[in-house]
Amino acid sequence: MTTLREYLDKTDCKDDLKDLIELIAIQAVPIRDAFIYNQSYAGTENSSGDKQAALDVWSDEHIVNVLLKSNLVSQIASEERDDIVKNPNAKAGYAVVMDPLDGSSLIQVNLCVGTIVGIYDNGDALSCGNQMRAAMYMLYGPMTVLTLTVGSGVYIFALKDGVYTMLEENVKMPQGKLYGSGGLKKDWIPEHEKFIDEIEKEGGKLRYSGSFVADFHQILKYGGIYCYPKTKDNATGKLRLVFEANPIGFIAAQAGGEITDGVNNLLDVKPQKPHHKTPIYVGSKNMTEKIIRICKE
Ligand code: AFP
Repeated sequence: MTTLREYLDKTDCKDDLKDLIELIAIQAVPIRDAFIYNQSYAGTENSSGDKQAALDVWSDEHIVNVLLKSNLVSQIASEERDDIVKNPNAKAGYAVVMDPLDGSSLIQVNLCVGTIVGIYDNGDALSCGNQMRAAMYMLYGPMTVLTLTVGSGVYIFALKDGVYTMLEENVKMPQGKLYGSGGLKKDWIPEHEKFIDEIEKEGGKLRYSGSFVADFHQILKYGGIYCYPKTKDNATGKLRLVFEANPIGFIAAQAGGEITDGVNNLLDVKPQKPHHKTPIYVGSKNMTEKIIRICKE
């Protein structure tokens, strides 16, 4: 069985990047341990206006402290913070973008949530997604799994006794029929309504949990589409380009899928600010091509 480190040693990653990836991945252990003591809401909101769960705040503080201590990271953009955390004296200049605990409304009901992370080697957390050096997420389900790309395919690892070993190599997203959409149906715009209508007529099957990372993992394995569209009352949608769309989109692209807002490939969009929001369609190309066509019509 190949361990995470053995896999990384076969890639073109520099040693400090391998260390950084391993360091972040192993934070799944303390984060999972913290679930039981952080079940409630924190009573605060983040800059996107989301209610913060205690575990959002805990995971954010924990990962930021670990990254600052490592001295490998010069910028950290976190969904739970207004501003980018800077460490100009870091010995390596990686920029990390993250959603420390994605899907936090599901913590209290013990459904699957995760940690989403993107890494840039240019020191700029507000880079376009297509400049990402590595992207990963840890999914806290029945198993803890790590899905990782360093720009040469997607690999999935499972955590046992503090060691990640490879579960699947070079994962390819199949064409598929699963779909899940955020936003209230009464507020959907006509293009989105038509998209979902076409999918349903073609036998699409609804799967939506309220955790982007968990819903995406299913799409990665089975094929289909996750979407959070713009709506009549919200032109920007709900999800964030920097912390959510770009790392997941980079993984999707590495697995043969695509991420779009219906018009633009999101990996080409320059973030205007840390909490830049965007409509999202991410999944198999049979699905992204459909929404792109509908938006053009
Ligand atoms: P956070 O838990 O990090 O705030 O993210 C939740 C989320 O951005 C994404 O994970 C879900 O897919 C989406 O929001 C769910 O939103 P709805 O509750 O509006 O469906």
